[in-house]
Amino acid sequence: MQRLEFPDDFLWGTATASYQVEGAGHEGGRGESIWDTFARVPGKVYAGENGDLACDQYHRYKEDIGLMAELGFQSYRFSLAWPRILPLGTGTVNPEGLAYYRNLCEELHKRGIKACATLYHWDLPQVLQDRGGWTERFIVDAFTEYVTACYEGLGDLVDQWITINEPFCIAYLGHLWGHHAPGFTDINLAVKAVHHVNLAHGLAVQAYRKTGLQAPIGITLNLATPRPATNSTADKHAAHIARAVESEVFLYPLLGKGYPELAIQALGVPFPVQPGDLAVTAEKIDFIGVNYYTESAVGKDTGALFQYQGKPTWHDTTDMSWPIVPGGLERLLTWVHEEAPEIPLYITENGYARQDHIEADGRIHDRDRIEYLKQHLEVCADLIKAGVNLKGYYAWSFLDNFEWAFGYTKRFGIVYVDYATQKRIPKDSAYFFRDVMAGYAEW
Ligand code: IFM
Repeated sequence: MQRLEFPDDFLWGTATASYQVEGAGHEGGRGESIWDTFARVPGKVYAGENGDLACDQYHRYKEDIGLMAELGFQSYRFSLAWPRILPLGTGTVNPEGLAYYRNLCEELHKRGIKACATLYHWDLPQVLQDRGGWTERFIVDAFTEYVTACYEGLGDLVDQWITINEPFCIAYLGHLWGHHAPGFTDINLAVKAVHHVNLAHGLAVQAYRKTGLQAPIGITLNLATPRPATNSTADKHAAHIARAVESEVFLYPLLGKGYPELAIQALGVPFPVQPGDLAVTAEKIDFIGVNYYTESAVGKDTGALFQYQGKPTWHDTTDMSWPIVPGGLERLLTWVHEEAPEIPLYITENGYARQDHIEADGRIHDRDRIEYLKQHLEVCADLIKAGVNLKGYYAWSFLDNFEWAFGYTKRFGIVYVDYATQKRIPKDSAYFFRDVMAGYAEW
């Protein structure tokens, strides 16, 4: 039997994001977001599904928070919907939108749970997209205005702030591969988006420091450190390019290291950096959030866009077809710790999609998800022992929810959602977390 030890102040949380769980798409004065638009484009989201209703957390947050409390979670990572707070992207604050998040935070506190608010988890107001969105520099000022409204309206209630979720997905999935809103496939736009997201993050931290608020503020990155498929020099170089393009362009500007030359060469397009920008992107943060699900193997491929290509591996995969590689988490966090030993780290997402269904006894016995979680938590405990400054872990996700282009087909929740009735049923993995958090992390 193995007993895992986590420090007493290790923070246990669970996460969701506004468009994926809130619903109330046309209520409470919410404006349209790029995901409302994208979901209406035929073929972009599985079966034309959308987040109009999602998990209806807008109306059911008390029930959801009650369940989190019963399970023993200490923090809830949710995101603020920009179009709910500023329906026109800038200008007048929507009091109903703000009130919803104030109520949510107050309910969390009533149940002894901390409020961790992500300022941007992909639901950009459509009116701002109409002006070019993340590809135009005006967006960084619009973002600063929005985050300032959030600090003013919610600063007394939020315990941990995250500026932006997964810049990689915003820039590349949204602007290079077109799988996410706004659905562009243009390297020039993607490179602009990379820099504007980095700059918006830095400006958001600067604006935060001016408020005098004391809760920690950081960013969430889905960093990837692909391993070379073979030990050939060519594949090792391919893995370096992959890390530079996929991760270093987001991590290095935060650490004051600018954009890596390898990435600039591979992308083939200059970043639209103006004098002073790289000082802003390097504004001091209190933590780095890392989202980890998988690791890939890559090899040299002269026919590929950036000269590297993912290679098949032997690992079991999740329902997302993502290989299960707990060792990749160890490699990734070790690298981030080496790059930024002084900055505390959080796992802000980690989780497993599977075809859950309600079994004959009315429960969901998700043994394979529990196995995945155990393997990744073992890595976390080992890393802490080895001196990595890992301060907490958020399970993705609290609820099954709208998994972007996959619609509702991929279930990541530790709590099952019966979408026909909106009934919540904790899966076995929810009870697994309850035991882990209660200090009985043994298996
Ligand atoms: O559901 C997403 C989340 O919105 C961002 N990180 C990855 C998750 C699983 O794909």
